[in-house]
Amino acid sequence: MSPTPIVQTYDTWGVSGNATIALDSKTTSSMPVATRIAGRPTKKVSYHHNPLAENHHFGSSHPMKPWRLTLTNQLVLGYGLQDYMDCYATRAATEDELREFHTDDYLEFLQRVTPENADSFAQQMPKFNFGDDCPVFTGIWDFCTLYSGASLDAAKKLLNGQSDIAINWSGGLHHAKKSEASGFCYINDIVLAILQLLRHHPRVLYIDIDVHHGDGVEQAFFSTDRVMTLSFHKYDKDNFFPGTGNWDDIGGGAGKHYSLNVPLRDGIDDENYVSLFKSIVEPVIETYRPASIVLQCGADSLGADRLGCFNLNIRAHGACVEFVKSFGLPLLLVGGGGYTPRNVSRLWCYETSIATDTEVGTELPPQLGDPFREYFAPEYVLHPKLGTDGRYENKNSRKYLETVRQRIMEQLRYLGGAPGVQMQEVPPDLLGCQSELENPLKEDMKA
Ligand code: V1D
Ligand code: CA
Repeated sequence: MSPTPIVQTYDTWGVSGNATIALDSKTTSSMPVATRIAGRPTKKVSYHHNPLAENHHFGSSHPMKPWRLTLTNQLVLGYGLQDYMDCYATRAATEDELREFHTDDYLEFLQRVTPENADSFAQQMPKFNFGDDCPVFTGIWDFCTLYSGASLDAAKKLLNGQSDIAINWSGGLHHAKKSEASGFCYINDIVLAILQLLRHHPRVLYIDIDVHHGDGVEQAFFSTDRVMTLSFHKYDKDNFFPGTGNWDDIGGGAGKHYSLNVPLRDGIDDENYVSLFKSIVEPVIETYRPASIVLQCGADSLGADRLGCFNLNIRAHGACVEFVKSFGLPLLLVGGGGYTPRNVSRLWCYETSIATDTEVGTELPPQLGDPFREYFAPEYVLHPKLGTDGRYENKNSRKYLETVRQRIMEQLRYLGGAPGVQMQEVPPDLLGCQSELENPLKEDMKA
């Protein structure tokens, strides 16, 4: 099933009534605020979005607020970024598509449980790790299938060459396991998307810049060399979720040395984070030579996040996206965590502008009308100071960061160095998709 292209009317995007984007006499919907940066080879970008995913509630005291996606989309439209991308209204993933990774009994539970019948499922709740972090809420199945459908559509656009960069800000739910919800994540759309990419791509690199360790994706591909996972996160085994992802967590079996982790302490700042990121990502890409990259852009690594503990500003987070993009490989951008909705939306709008090679001013666009505008008071800018005041003391000394970097370089040395990572053999049956992989792989090898 191919994604449905949408005509870019604001109504199609669920903006109506009082929430219509305000157009004053000087602006029209066809006058974009974003402008293309001259002299850059522009990429084909697709934006995969479904407003229906945004209307779900985890519960009033739960930090995950799907309406942060509404705010993101309002900024994207307000700046006119839709004029620089192919926009698709995504469809729900089918149960068969979810079965590529998740088990039947878990999917059956997820599909059937509702707040009204939750009592009759009480015995199964602990088994599937439902509780305070992962509550049952109305429309949970629709929510999960919508964000997963968007990541699957996005991966398919990269595979068929219609997109160079595909974006799904509703995805990136990196903690979900095969038979278990975890850390606000129920279905692992990232694993599903990577499995699609592996049908044609011999090697896929997964990079995660959420403040939490990307444990679900790592676990899914722990014992294969066809996916390298690289996660930058706060690590404190006992006091910070999920408590995994130390530097010695490196993968196992055929996947030994193909899981990389960058454990960080509180308060890392822009300069240290971006330079560490670049100094690791560049050799990783040069050594591993992936055919495509999936980048999880969790926004809780920003300063001032409700659950995060870093001091990053939006430009620094965006610089990581820009750097990954500069390698020119097919790139899937997904969302993830992010618990201060106004900053999540600022970040993902800014990163949409990076993907589309456009410039957006820091002043919010006049097209951004009420009630959305008020969320950005009192500064009404895209780039407020988030991390520069150092809300968290920087506990990452230069020496510590250099040690972490060295440990990653040691892992890379086991891979033999560029351009040595050649897949001469058909890889082991990966989650039962051997036959589908084999022919495209042989073609890849010949090429
Ligand atoms: F503060 C809360 C209020 C209500 C419900 C949950 C929380 C909460 C905050 N932090 N839960 C957490 C983390 N859980 C624990 C558990 C308590 N147990 C003993 C462990 O500390 C979970 C944080 C999840 C982060 C998810 C994510 O940001 O990485 C994400 N990425 O993509 C989607 C979500
Ligand atoms: Ca997170």
